[in-house]
Amino acid sequence: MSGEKGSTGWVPAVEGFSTNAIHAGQEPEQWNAKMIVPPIALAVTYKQQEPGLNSGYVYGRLGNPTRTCLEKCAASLENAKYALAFSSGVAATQAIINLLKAGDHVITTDDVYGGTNRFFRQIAAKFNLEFSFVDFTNLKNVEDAIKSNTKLIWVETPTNPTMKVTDIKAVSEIAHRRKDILVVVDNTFMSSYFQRPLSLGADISYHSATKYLNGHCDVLMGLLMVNDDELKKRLYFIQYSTGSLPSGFDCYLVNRGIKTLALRMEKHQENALLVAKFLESHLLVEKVKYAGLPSHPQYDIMQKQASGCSGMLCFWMKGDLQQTKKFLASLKVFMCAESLGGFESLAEHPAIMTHATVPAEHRAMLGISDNFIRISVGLEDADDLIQDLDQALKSGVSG
Ligand code: P1T
Repeated sequence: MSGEKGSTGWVPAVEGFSTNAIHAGQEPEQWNAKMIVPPIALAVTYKQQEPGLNSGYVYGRLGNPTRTCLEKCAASLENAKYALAFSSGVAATQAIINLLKAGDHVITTDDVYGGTNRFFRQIAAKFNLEFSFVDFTNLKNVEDAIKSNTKLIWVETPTNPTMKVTDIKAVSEIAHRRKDILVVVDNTFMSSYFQRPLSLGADISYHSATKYLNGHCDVLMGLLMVNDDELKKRLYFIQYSTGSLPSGFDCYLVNRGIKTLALRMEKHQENALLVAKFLESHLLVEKVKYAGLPSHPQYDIMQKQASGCSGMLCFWMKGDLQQTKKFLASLKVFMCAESLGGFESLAEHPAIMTHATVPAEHRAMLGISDNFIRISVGLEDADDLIQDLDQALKSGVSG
């Protein structure tokens, strides 16, 4: 462990991931009672000794002690200087978009999460922001899409739901040929345990902390990690000015979830690898995409930029819409539900569920078809998960 404690908190180390996850920002010395576990701070306002003379906390939107603990801890996971918490992943998306002004141009992965796609096309575009959706697996597309008004490149890797992988370092190098283009990487699918975008050249590492970072499917939250002082100042201004903030209770829960992130991610990976191999060999499955398998088209990039792979995978079954729906309805251990990254295994139909708002022709181009399924492999026993998929595939297709 090479981190060292200072009066303002923990100076994070690149190594010692779980040590940081457990200790960074949690120093008992910061509380009079020397609590080992941070309290849930509920107060929205703080007493000032005289006008302007305060404890550092003034009003809940500007700061909350439980949020501070979480933000310090989250920053340490990616060896970042700062982290900022928002009331959901989408709220963090909005905060990033609020860095821009009318007339600016954003280049984004064509296969971004449906909610991000919806936010860009149906909300941000109303404010005269321009978006180009391109396939980042060919970096020439990114280079060609850059225009004089380009201000942001939004990477999601692996993408939700078709698991396309982007070379973060290469995109960052392309973007940073210009000083005025920021690179955001949505790191939700990998979590900070397996991938650290800032160390690969990105400016902002983005998480829907609703997923792996919390890991228990009971909090909505977004977390942004940054190193640049000026960028942090601008995001902090947006954070307290727009007010999309998580409660003290939610901060407490995510701070707690992070403590077991390393353990959970290892098990997600172990289970997902077994499930992916099983599906790949199944007669009723057409194709599987798991970024931890050599059959994945960008496996080499994954090997280079990530230290492992999460529980996320997708596959196309041999069947039509009715058979695919029956497969999902027949699952007994997996649950048919949106979201991902929790301890429980989930399966969903992106075309009808998470990506329904993506225009139909765009979905067809991406391969989000009637027989396309996304699964989030949880922490149950792998044998039970495999048996469940097997019986549901058989019952789906036999019907
Ligand atoms: O749901 P929220 O916390 O607001 O996060 C949005 C978000 C951002 N980025 C990625 C990659 C995501 O997967 C999500 C949320 N995704 C789902 C709810 C889903 O089922 O795919």
